[in-house]
Amino acid sequence: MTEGQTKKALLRSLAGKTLPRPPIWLMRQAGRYLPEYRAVREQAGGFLNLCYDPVLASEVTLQPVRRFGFDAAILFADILLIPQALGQKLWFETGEGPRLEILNNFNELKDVSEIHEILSPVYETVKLVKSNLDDSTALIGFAGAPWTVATYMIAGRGTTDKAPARELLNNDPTRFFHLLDKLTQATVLYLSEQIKAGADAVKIFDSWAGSLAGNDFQRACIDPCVKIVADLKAMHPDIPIIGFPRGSSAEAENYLAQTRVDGIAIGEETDPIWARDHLQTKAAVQGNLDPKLLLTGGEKMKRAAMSIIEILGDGPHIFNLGHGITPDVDPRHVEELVRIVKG
Ligand code: 1CP
Repeated sequence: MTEGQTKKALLRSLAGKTLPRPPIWLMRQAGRYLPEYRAVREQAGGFLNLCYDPVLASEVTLQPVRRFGFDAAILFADILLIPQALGQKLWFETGEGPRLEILNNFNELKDVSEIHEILSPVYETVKLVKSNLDDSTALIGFAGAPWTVATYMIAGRGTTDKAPARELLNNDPTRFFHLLDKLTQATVLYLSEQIKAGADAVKIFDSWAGSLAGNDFQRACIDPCVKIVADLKAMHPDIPIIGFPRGSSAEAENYLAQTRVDGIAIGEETDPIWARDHLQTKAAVQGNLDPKLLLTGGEKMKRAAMSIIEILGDGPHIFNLGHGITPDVDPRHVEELVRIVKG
């Protein structure tokens, strides 16, 4: 079936179609704000156990789709599974986020061909989710972009200004790009397996792209993403790809022109009018409600959502937040948002 005939609204948007209403899904739609997620996470005995248990991971992937009627499911996994699959120890400190072992030498990492040993349960999750979705709901696979994943691998944790990674890029580019090339290759292999397992589209999360500018943005964000898109399209010519160079408004146009992703996600800091004029002429635009508005819901959220739909409604648009749902969100506000977008 071609994109033009599919029942999956998300794929029609990604094929450049303007639809009567935008398809909707939300970043972090599976997560701690849902009581049913917290129950399954508890049953799994922790977040990473959950990621590697195909039955439970597919269950939490499907939970928000069942509850809210989203137009897409996103695989439940994490961008930090790749470092773990390459042999870097990963754990989650309660209430503090991810921690990774500090490596003195990235040559200690395993060969990229070995990642499937650890990641194969993720491909099983994709298969299981796919077999449980109806034919109008798309399944999105994902990976972190090499730069964003590298920021965690180098610092051993999340950092506010990504200084450790930027320092390595500037002080020891040979070592830095050796790591980035490895991550680029691993990402292609990982996403390709997700596609073979049934992902309808894939998204590359460059959540920390905004910490780079100029030539650094070109070499550490754009160049690896160009290669990932080209390699994936060579193997899977029909797979739509969404890029998310978050926080990089001014550079997003350049990113889009070079990577040629089918869809570009924008954060809440990007003006939708600018996105309409500079990005939507070349790709579907995904976004970009401020996730903070989900904390209160009501008129303010409704006005903001309607404004985004109005501005981006004359071209291919996928409704989403500018970043992920936070754990303190009341699920009733998500329900309200879906009603607004679908209505
Ligand atoms: O249950 C828990 O306590 C763990 C919280 C959690 C969840 C629900 C983490 C830890 N990861 C996830 C799932 C996740 N992560 C998904 C699943 C699908 C969905 O959206 O529903 C996806 C797509 C991600 C991707 C991810 N992980 C990104 C990119 C997107 C983004 O939010 O910018 C990043 C940066 C991560 C790293 C990470 N993993 C987890 C946390 C708390 C973080 C962020 C740490 C930080 O802020 O630096």
